[in-house]
Amino acid sequence: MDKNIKLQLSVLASIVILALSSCGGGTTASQSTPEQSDGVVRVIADDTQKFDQERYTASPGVVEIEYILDGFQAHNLLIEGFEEDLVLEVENGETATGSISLEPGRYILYCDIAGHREAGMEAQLLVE
Ligand SMILES: [Cu+2]
Repeated sequence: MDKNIKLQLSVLASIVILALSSCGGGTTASQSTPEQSDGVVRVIADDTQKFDQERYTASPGVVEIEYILDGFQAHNLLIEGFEEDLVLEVENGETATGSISLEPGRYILYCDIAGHREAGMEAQLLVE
């Protein structure tokens, strides 16, 4: 992978981390970012067959997921045990969105294309 793409990825990842961490405090509601008030979970995938984070968080209820492909390889996103309810598919830099109703708990996000989950396309989704 060339350096520019890597740099872009790490910049993107840090933006997401910042966005998430800035609203992780809980009590400072007035500081919440648009992403958090939307309740949107943003998952970024790339051509290295990894998600941008190992853990995502969401609030219980209808959880909106935005699946962003920063690359070209086809990927999908499913939630273990809820494969019938949500499948997001992307390729060639697409973004797919979908929503699912989730109760508090810990869920597993993964890509079910052969070999991808094993390569690292698996992450936790903490709903609390
Ligand atoms: Cu994949």
